Amino acid sequence: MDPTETKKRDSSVDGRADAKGKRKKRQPEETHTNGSAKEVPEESVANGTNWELLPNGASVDGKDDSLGEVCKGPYKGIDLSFDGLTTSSMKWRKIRRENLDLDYAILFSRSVADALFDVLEEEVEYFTGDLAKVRVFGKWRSIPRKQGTYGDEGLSYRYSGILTPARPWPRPLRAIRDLLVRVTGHTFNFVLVNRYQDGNDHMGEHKDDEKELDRSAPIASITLGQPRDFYFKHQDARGRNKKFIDKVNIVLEHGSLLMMNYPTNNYWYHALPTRKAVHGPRINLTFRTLIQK
Ligand SMILES: O=C(O)CCC(=O)C(=O)O
Repeated sequence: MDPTETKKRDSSVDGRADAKGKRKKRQPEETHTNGSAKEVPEESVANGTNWELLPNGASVDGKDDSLGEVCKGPYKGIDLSFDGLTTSSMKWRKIRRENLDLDYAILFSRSVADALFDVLEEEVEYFTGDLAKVRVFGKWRSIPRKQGTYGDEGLSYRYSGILTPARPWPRPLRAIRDLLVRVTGHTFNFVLVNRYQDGNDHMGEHKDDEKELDRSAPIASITLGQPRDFYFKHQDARGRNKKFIDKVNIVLEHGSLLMMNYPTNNYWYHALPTRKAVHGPRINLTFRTLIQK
């Protein structure tokens, strides 16, 4: 990576309305780091273009099965069985580029997403102290968001110089994990929870390339709360000899699921840039598969 890199040109269309329906103005972004990669300022807004829409009801893997029951009985007012949620009720959008393979859909209705947001606000414990810091160019800095990790017993995840142990699954996170297994046909044994207080909180350009990760497995990313712009940038579009390769911009909506499928993460960086016009909180859950030792 090239530490001199500061700004990128982007061909994306500006002027999309934000969550409150206001037109957005481009904002300068901060430079920051997550994961093993340097982060650079982001100047574009998501345009949500270039989606290939699957027919209503088609699932990513072509199956159209009912998701059935995951967990019996209501929990804090939420039916964690997610009864009635079927792959056929989801409208998948596919985005394909060279070595980029994404699938996006609204997974939860607004009311379910609202309820899940509230219960996670109560139950997720975020790291404090040294576990809430990352190493950026040799210096320890506070993470510009909150993070927590949950997963199967004995798992831990190392990134940016910190080792985060997986806490045992709280019931809502386990239920969402089980639902994802049914929706996507993939298994997940770990989740990284990121909480963004508002548009100042962010995550810089990085690849999820930690050695604990099964790099051939997809990462399933769920958004609850404020919609946020998210983008992918090809690794060859960075650095001194960068090529011009269009970024892929997405708005991650409340209740949405983004599948980052193999080999996306081996070639494309992703980031959640700051957005001054975003005033509310957002929780992001990235379900992953860690290699068990
Ligand atoms: O909050 C998000 O959507 C970004 C999450 C992310 O990039 C990550 O967990 O690696």
